[in-house]
Amino acid sequence: MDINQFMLALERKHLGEQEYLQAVREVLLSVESVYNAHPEFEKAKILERLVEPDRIFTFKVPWVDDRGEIQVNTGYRVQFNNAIGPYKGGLRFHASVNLSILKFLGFEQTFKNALTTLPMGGAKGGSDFSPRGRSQAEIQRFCHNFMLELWRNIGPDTDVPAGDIGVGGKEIGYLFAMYKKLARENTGVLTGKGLNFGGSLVRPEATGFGALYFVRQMLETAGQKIEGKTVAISGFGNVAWGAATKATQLGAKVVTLSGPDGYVYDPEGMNDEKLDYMLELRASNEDIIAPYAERFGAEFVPGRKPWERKVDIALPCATQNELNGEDARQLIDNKVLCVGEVSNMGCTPEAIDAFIQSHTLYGPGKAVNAGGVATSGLEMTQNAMHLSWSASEVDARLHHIMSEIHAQCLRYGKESDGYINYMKGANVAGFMKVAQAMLDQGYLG
Ligand code: 2IT
Repeated sequence: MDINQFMLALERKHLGEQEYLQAVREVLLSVESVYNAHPEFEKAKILERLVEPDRIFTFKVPWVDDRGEIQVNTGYRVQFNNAIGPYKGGLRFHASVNLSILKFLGFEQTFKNALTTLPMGGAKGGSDFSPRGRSQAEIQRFCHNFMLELWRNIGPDTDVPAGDIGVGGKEIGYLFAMYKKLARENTGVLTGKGLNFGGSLVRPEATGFGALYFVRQMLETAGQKIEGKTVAISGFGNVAWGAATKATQLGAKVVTLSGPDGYVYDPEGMNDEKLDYMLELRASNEDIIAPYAERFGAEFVPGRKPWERKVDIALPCATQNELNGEDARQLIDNKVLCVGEVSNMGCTPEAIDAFIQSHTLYGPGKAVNAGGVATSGLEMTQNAMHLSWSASEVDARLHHIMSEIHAQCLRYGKESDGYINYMKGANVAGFMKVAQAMLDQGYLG
Protein backbone atom coordinates (compact mmCIF):
# COMPACT_ATOMS: atom_id res chain seq x y z
CA MET A 1 0.00 0.00 0.00
CA ASP A 2 1.31 3.44 -0.96
CA ILE A 3 0.09 5.93 1.64
CA ASN A 4 0.70 9.01 -0.48
CA GLN A 5 -1.33 7.64 -3.36
CA PHE A 6 -4.07 6.49 -1.02
CA MET A 7 -4.22 9.94 0.60
CA LEU A 8 -4.23 11.74 -2.75
CA ALA A 9 -7.29 9.78 -3.85
CA LEU A 10 -8.97 10.41 -0.49
CA GLU A 11 -8.19 14.14 -0.64
CA ARG A 12 -9.74 14.35 -4.09
CA LYS A 13 -12.87 12.58 -2.91
CA HIS A 14 -13.27 14.52 0.35
CA LEU A 15 -12.15 17.93 -0.79
CA GLY A 16 -11.33 20.33 2.03
CA GLU A 17 -12.24 17.94 4.86
CA GLN A 18 -9.05 18.89 6.64
CA GLU A 19 -9.61 17.35 10.10
CA TYR A 20 -10.89 14.07 8.68
CA LEU A 21 -7.92 13.77 6.31
CA GLN A 22 -5.50 14.65 9.14
CA ALA A 23 -6.90 11.91 11.39
CA VAL A 24 -6.76 9.31 8.62
CA ARG A 25 -3.19 10.18 7.62
CA GLU A 26 -1.97 9.84 11.21
CA VAL A 27 -3.42 6.34 11.54
CA LEU A 28 -2.18 5.23 8.10
CA LEU A 29 1.39 6.31 8.86
CA SER A 30 1.31 4.32 12.10
CA VAL A 31 -0.17 1.13 10.67
CA GLU A 32 1.71 1.06 7.36
CA SER A 33 4.20 -1.61 8.38
CA VAL A 34 1.71 -3.99 10.04
CA TYR A 35 -0.64 -3.52 7.10
CA ASN A 36 2.06 -4.48 4.66
CA ALA A 37 3.01 -7.45 6.82
CA HIS A 38 -0.57 -8.79 6.55
CA PRO A 39 -1.44 -9.30 2.86
CA GLU A 40 -4.87 -10.57 3.90
CA PHE A 41 -5.75 -7.01 5.02
CA GLU A 42 -4.89 -5.57 1.62
CA LYS A 43 -6.73 -8.35 -0.17
CA ALA A 44 -9.87 -7.62 1.89
CA LYS A 45 -9.46 -3.85 1.21
CA ILE A 46 -9.56 -3.21 4.96
CA LEU A 47 -8.19 0.32 4.73
CA GLU A 48 -10.48 1.38 1.89
CA ARG A 49 -13.40 0.11 3.99
CA LEU A 50 -12.14 1.53 7.29
CA VAL A 51 -11.81 5.15 6.17
CA GLU A 52 -15.37 5.27 4.82
CA PRO A 53 -18.15 5.76 7.41
CA ASP A 54 -20.89 3.10 7.27
CA ARG A 55 -23.45 5.88 6.89
CA ILE A 56 -24.09 9.53 7.71
CA PHE A 57 -27.42 11.08 8.68
CA THR A 58 -27.89 14.80 8.32
CA PHE A 59 -31.06 16.57 9.23
CA LYS A 60 -32.60 20.01 9.73
CA VAL A 61 -33.30 21.18 13.28
CA PRO A 62 -35.69 24.15 13.34
CA TRP A 63 -36.51 25.61 16.77
CA VAL A 64 -37.91 28.81 18.30
CA ASP A 65 -35.73 31.07 20.44
CA ASP A 66 -36.86 33.06 23.51
CA ARG A 67 -37.79 36.06 21.37
CA GLY A 68 -40.14 33.94 19.28
CA GLU A 69 -37.80 33.93 16.29
CA ILE A 70 -37.32 30.71 14.29
CA GLN A 71 -33.75 29.37 14.18
CA VAL A 72 -32.43 26.65 11.88
CA ASN A 73 -29.46 24.39 12.63
CA THR A 74 -28.07 21.23 11.06
CA GLY A 75 -27.93 17.93 12.95
CA TYR A 76 -25.65 14.99 12.11
CA ARG A 77 -24.91 11.42 13.11
CA VAL A 78 -21.92 9.69 11.57
CA GLN A 79 -22.15 5.91 12.14
CA PHE A 80 -18.57 5.07 11.36
CA ASN A 81 -17.91 1.41 12.05
CA ASN A 82 -19.74 -1.32 13.99
CA ALA A 83 -17.34 -4.24 13.46
CA ILE A 84 -16.84 -4.82 17.18
CA GLY A 85 -20.12 -3.60 18.70
CA PRO A 86 -23.01 -1.13 18.47
CA TYR A 87 -22.10 2.37 17.29
CA LYS A 88 -20.97 4.47 20.26
CA GLY A 89 -19.76 8.04 20.58
CA GLY A 90 -20.67 11.52 21.71
CA LEU A 91 -22.73 14.42 20.41
CA ARG A 92 -21.04 17.80 20.03
CA PHE A 93 -23.00 21.07 20.01
CA HIS A 94 -20.68 23.86 18.88
CA ALA A 95 -20.69 26.55 16.21
CA SER A 96 -17.65 24.96 14.53
CA VAL A 97 -19.32 21.56 13.95
CA ASN A 98 -19.25 20.33 10.36
CA LEU A 99 -18.94 16.98 8.59
CA SER A 100 -15.15 17.01 8.48
CA ILE A 101 -14.97 17.38 12.26
CA LEU A 102 -17.59 14.72 12.95
CA LYS A 103 -15.96 12.29 10.50
CA PHE A 104 -12.56 12.75 12.15
CA LEU A 105 -14.15 12.22 15.56
CA GLY A 106 -16.06 9.13 14.41
CA PHE A 107 -12.92 7.67 12.84
CA GLU A 108 -10.88 8.26 16.02
CA GLN A 109 -13.71 6.89 18.14
CA THR A 110 -13.63 3.59 16.26
CA PHE A 111 -10.03 2.90 17.34
CA LYS A 112 -10.44 4.40 20.81
CA ASN A 113 -13.44 2.21 21.52
CA ALA A 114 -11.51 -0.83 20.30
CA LEU A 115 -8.75 0.01 22.79
CA THR A 116 -11.17 0.04 25.73
CA THR A 117 -11.52 -3.77 25.39
CA LEU A 118 -15.33 -3.32 25.48
CA PRO A 119 -17.58 -4.24 22.52
CA MET A 120 -18.34 -0.80 21.07
CA GLY A 121 -18.21 0.46 17.49
CA GLY A 122 -17.42 4.06 16.56
CA ALA A 123 -19.76 7.00 15.88
CA LYS A 124 -20.07 10.74 16.45
CA GLY A 125 -22.76 13.32 15.96
CA GLY A 126 -23.95 16.74 16.91
CA SER A 127 -24.95 20.09 15.53
CA ASP A 128 -23.64 23.54 14.66
CA PHE A 129 -26.01 24.83 17.37
CA SER A 130 -24.05 26.96 19.85
CA PRO A 131 -25.25 26.80 23.46
CA ARG A 132 -23.16 29.90 24.25
CA GLY A 133 -25.39 32.60 25.74
CA ARG A 134 -28.55 30.50 25.25
CA SER A 135 -31.13 30.14 28.05
CA GLN A 136 -31.97 26.76 29.56
CA ALA A 137 -35.39 26.96 27.88
CA GLU A 138 -33.74 27.43 24.48
CA ILE A 139 -31.29 24.59 25.04
CA GLN A 140 -34.12 22.31 26.11
CA ARG A 141 -36.19 23.17 23.02
CA PHE A 142 -33.20 22.62 20.76
CA CYS A 143 -32.47 19.21 22.35
CA HIS A 144 -36.09 18.12 21.89
CA ASN A 145 -36.15 19.09 18.22
CA PHE A 146 -32.76 17.50 17.60
CA MET A 147 -34.01 14.19 19.05
CA LEU A 148 -37.20 14.42 16.99
CA GLU A 149 -35.06 13.48 13.98
CA LEU A 150 -32.24 11.49 15.58
CA TRP A 151 -34.33 8.95 17.46
CA ARG A 152 -35.17 6.75 14.47
CA ASN A 153 -31.51 6.03 13.85
CA ILE A 154 -30.35 5.14 17.35
CA GLY A 155 -31.19 2.44 19.90
CA PRO A 156 -29.66 0.68 22.91
CA ASP A 157 -28.28 -2.12 20.71
CA THR A 158 -27.66 -0.15 17.51
CA ASP A 159 -26.22 3.27 18.32
CA VAL A 160 -25.73 4.84 21.77
CA PRO A 161 -24.83 8.56 21.80
CA ALA A 162 -23.39 10.45 24.78
CA GLY A 163 -22.05 13.94 25.44
CA ASP A 164 -19.07 15.83 24.05
CA ILE A 165 -18.33 19.57 23.83
CA GLY A 166 -21.55 21.51 24.58
CA VAL A 167 -23.48 18.41 25.62
CA GLY A 168 -23.38 17.57 29.35
CA GLY A 169 -25.68 15.95 31.89
CA LYS A 170 -28.48 18.50 31.40
CA GLU A 171 -28.61 18.14 27.64
CA ILE A 172 -28.51 14.34 27.90
CA GLY A 173 -31.53 14.57 30.25
CA TYR A 174 -33.52 16.67 27.73
CA LEU A 175 -32.55 14.38 24.84
CA PHE A 176 -33.43 11.27 26.83
CA ALA A 177 -36.86 12.64 27.80
CA MET A 178 -37.75 13.19 24.15
CA TYR A 179 -36.40 9.80 23.08
CA LYS A 180 -38.62 8.06 25.65
CA LYS A 181 -41.73 9.85 24.31
CA LEU A 182 -41.00 8.88 20.72
CA ALA A 183 -39.69 5.34 21.15
CA ARG A 184 -42.01 4.47 24.05
CA GLU A 185 -39.26 2.68 25.87
CA ASN A 186 -36.92 3.39 28.75
CA THR A 187 -33.55 1.87 27.92
CA GLY A 188 -29.89 2.77 27.97
CA VAL A 189 -30.03 4.51 24.57
CA LEU A 190 -27.83 7.38 25.81
CA THR A 191 -24.97 7.42 28.29
CA GLY A 192 -23.91 10.22 30.59
CA LYS A 193 -27.42 10.17 32.06
CA GLY A 194 -28.22 11.60 35.52
CA LEU A 195 -27.57 9.34 38.49
CA ASN A 196 -31.24 8.93 39.35
CA PHE A 197 -32.33 7.86 35.88
CA GLY A 198 -29.84 5.22 34.87
CA GLY A 199 -26.55 7.12 34.84
CA SER A 200 -23.33 5.65 36.18
CA LEU A 201 -21.34 6.90 39.13
CA VAL A 202 -17.95 8.28 38.03
CA ARG A 203 -19.10 8.91 34.39
CA PRO A 204 -18.84 12.74 34.76
CA GLU A 205 -15.28 12.44 36.09
CA ALA A 206 -14.24 9.48 33.96
CA THR A 207 -12.47 11.14 31.00
CA GLY A 208 -10.25 13.23 33.26
CA PHE A 209 -9.71 10.51 35.87
CA GLY A 210 -8.83 7.92 33.23
CA ALA A 211 -6.43 10.38 31.60
CA LEU A 212 -4.57 10.90 34.87
CA TYR A 213 -4.37 7.15 35.55
CA PHE A 214 -2.84 6.78 32.11
CA VAL A 215 -0.42 9.72 32.51
CA ARG A 216 0.66 8.43 35.91
CA GLN A 217 1.44 5.08 34.35
CA MET A 218 3.39 6.74 31.51
CA LEU A 219 5.48 8.57 34.10
CA GLU A 220 6.01 5.49 36.27
CA THR A 221 7.10 3.46 33.24
CA ALA A 222 9.70 6.17 32.65
CA GLY A 223 10.81 6.04 36.30
CA GLN A 224 9.05 9.28 37.32
CA LYS A 225 6.43 10.15 39.92
CA ILE A 226 3.42 12.41 39.47
CA GLU A 227 3.54 13.84 43.01
CA GLY A 228 4.80 17.40 43.13
CA LYS A 229 4.77 17.88 39.35
CA THR A 230 3.35 21.05 37.79
CA VAL A 231 0.57 20.62 35.25
CA ALA A 232 -0.74 22.92 32.50
CA ILE A 233 -4.36 22.24 31.59
CA SER A 234 -6.26 23.95 28.77
CA GLY A 235 -10.02 24.36 28.75
CA PHE A 236 -12.33 24.52 31.77
CA GLY A 237 -15.17 22.18 30.81
CA ASN A 238 -16.10 18.74 32.06
CA VAL A 239 -12.93 17.03 30.83
CA ALA A 240 -10.59 19.73 32.20
CA TRP A 241 -12.44 19.58 35.53
CA GLY A 242 -12.03 15.79 35.86
CA ALA A 243 -8.34 16.02 34.93
CA ALA A 244 -7.70 18.91 37.35
CA THR A 245 -9.53 17.08 40.14
CA LYS A 246 -7.56 13.83 39.79
CA ALA A 247 -4.22 15.59 39.19
CA THR A 248 -4.76 17.54 42.43
CA GLN A 249 -5.78 14.36 44.31
CA LEU A 250 -2.61 12.65 43.10
CA GLY A 251 -0.47 15.45 44.53
CA ALA A 252 0.32 17.36 41.33
CA LYS A 253 -0.11 21.12 41.04
CA VAL A 254 -2.45 22.38 38.29
CA VAL A 255 -1.20 25.85 37.41
CA THR A 256 -3.23 26.78 34.33
CA LEU A 257 -6.76 26.63 32.89
CA SER A 258 -7.91 28.35 29.72
CA GLY A 259 -10.87 29.52 27.68
CA PRO A 260 -11.39 31.11 24.27
CA ASP A 261 -10.46 34.45 25.91
CA GLY A 262 -7.00 33.45 27.23
CA TYR A 263 -5.50 31.52 30.13
CA VAL A 264 -5.17 31.74 33.89
CA TYR A 265 -1.80 31.17 35.61
CA ASP A 266 -2.06 30.23 39.26
CA PRO A 267 1.25 28.95 40.69
CA GLU A 268 -0.46 27.94 43.95
CA GLY A 269 -2.35 25.14 42.23
CA MET A 270 -5.97 24.13 42.76
CA ASN A 271 -8.15 23.10 45.71
CA ASP A 272 -11.78 22.05 46.27
CA GLU A 273 -13.08 25.60 46.15
CA LYS A 274 -11.37 26.28 42.82
CA LEU A 275 -12.52 22.96 41.37
CA ASP A 276 -16.12 23.71 42.37
CA TYR A 277 -15.89 27.15 40.84
CA MET A 278 -14.87 25.58 37.50
CA LEU A 279 -18.25 23.83 37.41
CA GLU A 280 -20.07 27.06 38.28
CA LEU A 281 -18.26 28.94 35.53
CA ARG A 282 -19.05 26.24 32.95
CA ALA A 283 -22.71 26.21 33.96
CA SER A 284 -22.91 29.97 33.35
CA ASN A 285 -22.65 29.26 29.58
CA GLU A 286 -20.46 32.31 28.98
CA ASP A 287 -17.37 30.44 27.76
CA ILE A 288 -14.82 32.80 29.35
CA ILE A 289 -12.15 31.98 31.95
CA ALA A 290 -11.23 35.56 33.00
CA PRO A 291 -13.67 35.60 35.97
CA TYR A 292 -11.69 32.70 37.51
CA ALA A 293 -8.54 34.82 37.67
CA GLU A 294 -10.46 37.70 39.21
CA ARG A 295 -12.11 35.48 41.81
CA PHE A 296 -8.88 33.84 43.03
CA GLY A 297 -6.43 36.68 42.45
CA ALA A 298 -4.52 34.74 39.79
CA GLU A 299 -2.81 36.10 36.69
CA PHE A 300 -4.92 36.30 33.52
CA VAL A 301 -3.12 36.27 30.16
CA PRO A 302 -5.56 37.34 27.44
CA GLY A 303 -5.46 35.85 23.95
CA ARG A 304 -2.68 33.34 24.67
CA LYS A 305 -2.36 29.60 25.36
CA PRO A 306 -0.95 27.95 28.50
CA TRP A 307 1.80 26.09 26.60
CA GLU A 308 4.17 29.04 26.98
CA ARG A 309 4.55 28.27 30.69
CA LYS A 310 7.28 26.06 32.12
CA VAL A 311 5.54 22.93 33.43
CA ASP A 312 6.34 19.23 33.90
CA ILE A 313 3.12 17.91 32.37
CA ALA A 314 0.93 19.42 29.63
CA LEU A 315 -2.67 18.26 29.24
CA PRO A 316 -4.65 19.73 26.36
CA CYS A 317 -8.29 19.32 27.47
CA ALA A 318 -10.17 21.71 25.16
CA THR A 319 -10.49 20.83 21.46
CA GLN A 320 -8.74 19.58 18.30
CA ASN A 321 -5.48 21.13 17.08
CA GLU A 322 -5.15 23.34 20.16
CA LEU A 323 -1.42 22.63 20.56
CA ASN A 324 0.68 23.33 17.44
CA GLY A 325 4.32 22.84 16.42
CA GLU A 326 5.43 26.13 17.92
CA ASP A 327 3.69 25.35 21.23
CA ALA A 328 5.37 21.93 21.25
CA ARG A 329 8.83 23.43 20.70
CA GLN A 330 8.25 25.84 23.54
CA LEU A 331 7.21 23.02 25.88
CA ILE A 332 10.23 20.94 24.82
CA ASP A 333 12.59 23.93 25.35
CA ASN A 334 11.08 24.22 28.83
CA LYS A 335 11.87 20.53 29.44
CA VAL A 336 8.31 19.19 29.63
CA LEU A 337 8.29 15.56 30.82
CA CYS A 338 4.99 14.34 29.51
CA VAL A 339 2.20 15.48 27.21
CA GLY A 340 -1.16 13.73 27.53
CA GLU A 341 -3.73 14.55 24.89
CA VAL A 342 -7.04 14.60 26.73
CA SER A 343 -8.94 16.40 23.96
CA ASN A 344 -9.49 14.49 20.71
CA MET A 345 -6.59 15.20 18.29
CA GLY A 346 -5.50 18.05 20.57
CA CYS A 347 -2.04 18.21 18.95
CA THR A 348 -1.29 19.08 15.33
CA PRO A 349 0.86 16.64 13.29
CA GLU A 350 3.82 19.08 13.62
CA ALA A 351 3.48 19.05 17.42
CA ILE A 352 3.36 15.24 17.53
CA ASP A 353 6.43 14.99 15.28
CA ALA A 354 8.31 17.37 17.58
CA PHE A 355 7.43 15.34 20.69
CA ILE A 356 8.36 12.03 19.13
CA GLN A 357 11.59 13.32 17.59
CA SER A 358 12.70 14.75 20.94
CA HIS A 359 11.64 11.52 22.68
CA THR A 360 9.22 13.41 24.92
CA LEU A 361 6.57 11.19 26.50
CA TYR A 362 3.48 11.78 24.37
CA GLY A 363 0.13 10.00 24.87
CA PRO A 364 -2.42 10.35 22.02
CA GLY A 365 -6.07 11.18 22.70
CA LYS A 366 -7.47 7.85 21.64
CA ALA A 367 -5.55 6.19 24.48
CA VAL A 368 -5.40 8.98 27.08
CA ASN A 369 -9.06 10.06 26.92
CA ALA A 370 -10.60 6.60 26.40
CA GLY A 371 -11.74 6.45 30.05
CA GLY A 372 -14.80 8.57 29.18
CA VAL A 373 -16.24 6.23 26.59
CA ALA A 374 -15.05 3.18 28.57
CA THR A 375 -17.19 4.33 31.49
CA SER A 376 -20.04 4.91 29.05
CA GLY A 377 -19.59 1.24 28.16
CA LEU A 378 -19.84 0.41 31.86
CA GLU A 379 -23.04 2.50 32.03
CA MET A 380 -24.48 0.43 29.14
CA THR A 381 -23.63 -2.77 31.00
CA GLN A 382 -25.33 -1.55 34.19
CA ASN A 383 -28.41 -0.46 32.21
CA ALA A 384 -28.62 -3.82 30.44
CA MET A 385 -28.44 -5.60 33.81
CA HIS A 386 -30.91 -3.14 35.40
CA LEU A 387 -28.63 -2.42 38.33
CA SER A 388 -25.99 0.10 39.36
CA TRP A 389 -22.49 -0.35 40.65
CA SER A 390 -20.84 1.59 43.47
CA ALA A 391 -18.39 4.39 42.70
CA SER A 392 -15.48 2.25 43.87
CA GLU A 393 -16.50 -0.61 41.58
CA VAL A 394 -16.77 1.65 38.52
CA ASP A 395 -13.49 3.40 39.40
CA ALA A 396 -11.69 0.06 39.81
CA ARG A 397 -12.93 -1.07 36.38
CA LEU A 398 -11.90 2.25 34.83
CA HIS A 399 -8.48 1.88 36.40
CA HIS A 400 -8.12 -1.63 35.04
CA ILE A 401 -9.19 -0.59 31.53
CA MET A 402 -6.66 2.29 31.44
CA SER A 403 -3.91 -0.15 32.48
CA GLU A 404 -4.94 -2.51 29.71
CA ILE A 405 -4.76 0.33 27.18
CA HIS A 406 -1.32 1.24 28.48
CA ALA A 407 -0.21 -2.38 28.09
CA GLN A 408 -1.46 -2.44 24.49
CA CYS A 409 0.50 0.75 23.74
CA LEU A 410 3.65 -0.86 25.15
CA ARG A 411 3.09 -4.02 23.14
CA TYR A 412 2.88 -2.23 19.79
CA GLY A 413 4.73 1.01 20.50
CA LYS A 414 8.03 0.10 22.14
CA GLU A 415 10.95 0.99 19.87
CA SER A 416 14.35 -0.68 19.72
CA ASP A 417 16.02 2.12 21.70
CA GLY A 418 13.44 1.73 24.50
CA TYR A 419 11.40 4.85 23.64
CA ILE A 420 7.68 4.16 23.81
CA ASN A 421 5.87 5.59 20.82
CA TYR A 422 2.39 5.68 22.35
CA MET A 423 0.86 7.09 19.18
CA LYS A 424 2.03 4.14 17.13
CA GLY A 425 1.13 1.71 19.91
CA ALA A 426 -2.44 3.01 20.23
CA ASN A 427 -3.04 3.24 16.50
CA VAL A 428 -1.71 -0.24 15.76
CA ALA A 429 -3.49 -1.90 18.71
CA GLY A 430 -6.84 -0.27 17.82
CA PHE A 431 -6.40 -1.00 14.13
CA MET A 432 -5.49 -4.67 14.64
CA LYS A 433 -8.64 -5.32 16.65
CA VAL A 434 -11.01 -3.58 14.23
CA ALA A 435 -9.27 -4.99 11.11
CA GLN A 436 -9.37 -8.53 12.47
CA ALA A 437 -13.06 -8.19 13.39
CA MET A 438 -13.84 -6.93 9.87
CA LEU A 439 -11.86 -9.73 8.29
CA ASP A 440 -13.70 -12.34 10.36
CA GLN A 441 -17.07 -11.03 9.15
CA GLY A 442 -16.40 -11.03 5.40
CA TYR A 443 -16.69 -8.05 3.09
CA LEU A 444 -20.01 -6.59 4.22
CA GLY A 445 -18.73 -4.18 6.89
O1 2IT B 1 -14.78 11.63 22.69
C1 2IT B 1 -15.33 10.80 23.44
O2 2IT B 1 -14.84 9.70 23.68
C2 2IT B 1 -16.61 11.20 24.05
N1 2IT B 1 -17.06 12.32 23.81
C3 2IT B 1 -17.35 10.24 24.90
C4 2IT B 1 -18.16 9.30 24.06
C5 2IT B 1 -19.08 8.38 24.83
O3 2IT B 1 -19.83 7.66 24.16
O4 2IT B 1 -19.06 8.36 26.06
